[in-house]
Amino acid sequence: MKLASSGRDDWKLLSILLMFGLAVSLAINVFYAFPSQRREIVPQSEFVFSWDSKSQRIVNETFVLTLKMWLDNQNLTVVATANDDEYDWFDYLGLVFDSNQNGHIDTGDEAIGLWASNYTVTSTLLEFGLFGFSQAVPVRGPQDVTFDASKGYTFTVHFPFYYPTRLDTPWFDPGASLVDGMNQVHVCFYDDNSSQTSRGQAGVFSRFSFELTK
Ligand SMILES: [Ca+2]
Ligand SMILES: [Ca+2]
Ligand SMILES: [Ca+2]
Repeated sequence: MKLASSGRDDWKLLSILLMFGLAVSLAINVFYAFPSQRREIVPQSEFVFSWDSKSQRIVNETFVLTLKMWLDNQNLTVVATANDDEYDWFDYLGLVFDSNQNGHIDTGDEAIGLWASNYTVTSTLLEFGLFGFSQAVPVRGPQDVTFDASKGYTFTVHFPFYYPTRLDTPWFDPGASLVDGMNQVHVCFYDDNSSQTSRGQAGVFSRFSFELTK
């Protein structure tokens, strides 16, 4: 009996030691897998861009595009508004970050084209600032778009975004390419059902920088 009892005690002690070791190992792994990355986008206020009635034909008055962005570790959220006056499936918001990290926006960077229909497809930044879209089958994108006839569009976009059949590597992951210091962004909006007048452009774009601080 004594031998059996001692064996149980040894087993208990071994179990406790094993569990303690496992807990320490888990804590170390979690610490290294998810290091604290408190990075902030500066300024934190909205980025606001406007085009008067003569330079665009998206709306009859001034067209205003706003962007808000924030980071949670590498998870980037972008909320954009555009005061377009009529919904169209193919109206789009385009975003380009410096994904090839060469310090500026160029045609080698990943173009993120986001249709008002919540769909997306592979796209390209064209030299005149707007996007070209591939003929591939569109997929549900990372954006949730609402349209209000009095205010226009709100695009809420969460990154990273994974292509539905390729869940191992993110398709759009602009948060991963951001660097401490200054980062460039290209933003465009295209009004696919803009009124057909000779006034201004149906698509507009702008480039700006923001600072990322630790
Ligand atoms: Ca319009
Ligand atoms: Ca429109
Ligand atoms: Ca680049």
